Amino acid sequence: TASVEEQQFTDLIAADSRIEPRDWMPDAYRKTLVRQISQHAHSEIIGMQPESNWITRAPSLKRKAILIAKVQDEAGHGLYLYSAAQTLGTSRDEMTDALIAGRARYSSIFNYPAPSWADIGSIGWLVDGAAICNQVPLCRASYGPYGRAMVRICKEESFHQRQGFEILLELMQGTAAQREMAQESVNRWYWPALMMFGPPDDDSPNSAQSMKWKIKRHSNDELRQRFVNMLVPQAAVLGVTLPDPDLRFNEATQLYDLGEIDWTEFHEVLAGRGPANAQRLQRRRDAHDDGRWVREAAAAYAHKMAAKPAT
Ligand code: FAQ
Repeated sequence: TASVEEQQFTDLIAADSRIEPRDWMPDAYRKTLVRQISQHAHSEIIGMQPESNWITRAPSLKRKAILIAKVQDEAGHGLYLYSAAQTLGTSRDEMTDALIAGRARYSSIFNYPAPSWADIGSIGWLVDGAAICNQVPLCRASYGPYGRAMVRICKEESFHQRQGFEILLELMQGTAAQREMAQESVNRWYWPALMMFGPPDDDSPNSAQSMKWKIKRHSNDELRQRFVNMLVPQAAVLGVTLPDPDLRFNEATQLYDLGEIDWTEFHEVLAGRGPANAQRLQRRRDAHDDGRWVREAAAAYAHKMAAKPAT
């Protein structure tokens, strides 16, 4: 028989109500939230790298200002998410150490390089687009601090997605070389963006339990499908081709049938062997080392202020 606390937890979930930091929760629920929220936070922080690479080379002042704002938003998302994970009793230092040591996961997508300006368009359109599809349902996640953080994050992601779409639109209305650059970039980002939704449903060990706990509201394949349905009309407006020869509308299901995703590539990236894994992690370690004096100074200042008599 369930304890009173356990029954309260079950009732809150069944009522679509929210679990808050001080409420009792099963250890496994806490653990799965720390896993997902910290991975999500790490993704935002590592995800700043492919784009910050282009800040100094953005083609105009306007593009540069927009890109700086976007990358700053990602830092902010990382911070809200670390704060949400901290409410579950995990310290920021523990999470950072795990990332730096290479023990933590972050989204596979950020292990791909961004060698052309069009990649800034593709990241916004495809990567932020996939992030929105995945994260809008997370605004209703059963854990209060996570769901609330997601509301603000999704608003900012939708601006990010539009700015990416608009970069590609401008390139597609430009010269033949610009159109080619946009298409080449979409070709490289399309499949990795589909992999952001995670492994197929029959190979997703965490989904069933996370859905019972109403952390996840839809399966990985369901959200991937929703994303493709959203992309097809947008690709037509842009005039780009999605690089899947098997993509076609299925009259019977009213959904798009997709070609085969290369899951070997996905598992290689997760195992640390993607095109930019080593570089991303090294950059993050260097940034952490470079920032040591700031952390030390902040701690010394806080210590000094605490020792000062109140005036
Ligand atoms: N990459 O059983 P499942 C952004 C792992 S958006 C790496 O299906 P789950 C915005 C998974 O962790 C990107 N690992 O797992 C932005 C698990 O490993 P574990 C971040 C992946 O949790 C845009 C194992 O595979 N978004 O940052 C991936 O039920 C532009 C088995 O998988 C989020 O994190 C992957 N793609 O479902 C920023 C969203 N997929 O932990 C900057 C929140 C799966 O057992 C620039 N997270 N794995 O060792 C989620 O919705 C879920 O965690 C899923 C995975 C859907 C990602």
